[in-house]
Amino acid sequence: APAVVTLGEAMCVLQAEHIGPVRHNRSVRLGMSGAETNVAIGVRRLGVPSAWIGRVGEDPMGEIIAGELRAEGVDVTALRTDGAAPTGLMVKERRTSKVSRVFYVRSGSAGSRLSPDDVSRELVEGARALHITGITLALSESARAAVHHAIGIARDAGVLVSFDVNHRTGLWSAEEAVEHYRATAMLADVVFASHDEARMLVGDLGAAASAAAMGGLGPEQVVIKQGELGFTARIHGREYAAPAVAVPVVDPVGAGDAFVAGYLASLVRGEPPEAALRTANALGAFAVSVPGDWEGLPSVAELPLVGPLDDPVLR
Ligand code: KDG
Repeated sequence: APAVVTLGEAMCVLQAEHIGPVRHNRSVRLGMSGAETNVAIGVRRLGVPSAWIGRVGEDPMGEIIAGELRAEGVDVTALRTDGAAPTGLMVKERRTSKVSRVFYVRSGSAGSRLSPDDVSRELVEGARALHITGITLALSESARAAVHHAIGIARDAGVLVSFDVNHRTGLWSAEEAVEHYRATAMLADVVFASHDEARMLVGDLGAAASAAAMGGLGPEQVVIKQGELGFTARIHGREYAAPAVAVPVVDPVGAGDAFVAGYLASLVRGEPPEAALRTANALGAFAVSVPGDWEGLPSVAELPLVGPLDDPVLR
């Protein structure tokens, strides 16, 4: 059975081929992305079976999403095709090599129509970890209800609940979001947040103090993702921190999801926090090294490819 189960919205992505403003870069590549599908693909590439629950439209964009997930070996038995709304779309601009921006065409999308009925009890109960994000909480009342339904099933079955805050300013305001984030964090075992997201939840504290304060809400494992600065974590009462693996950045989008995938894959394999955080850091480095949110994610055998290499030409 899939060890990591996640739910949310995936979208088609129009990604400009070159770096620079999209309006001067009209030749685009059609791909797919979504925070939760990024995680499902990331753990699967590391050899951990995963499943994604979500809705796509009855259109070629939905076919692309389903096709990519199948090709990656992600379980899509709970993927639903919704004939009443189109698949959402995201236009991705690599404004500079280090700064990417996304523009959404997603309101009213099929993905946002996710509802509690879509949540497969069998998949969630059979998992080691359920992963959810704040993005799904923002999509609609029914999507938010789906998240809480899944959390309820997971908690009753003793399945670990992982929550990545993933605040999206394009979807809702911080004022509206914060109570939902706090309520969800209280139900989670593992919480991932950027330092800014942690500030929304627990106020203006340093990274280590934020992790500790977030732990005070309930989760035994809190990881503050700090981009190029690396991470600060508080896991079962111990503090961990390390800088990110230094690599040239070509596209930062997806780094956070990659980090989560590395952590969860390691965690469900029963590895200790040090190993989970090391794998998480490596996956973040892979994600930023390659254009696209998830395309550059590694297999276990490829993990040593980031980090200091004596001879960068592999023979
Ligand atoms: O974390 C990367 C995601 O933000 C991206 O893939 C798009 O899921 C997405 C979203 O809703 O922003």
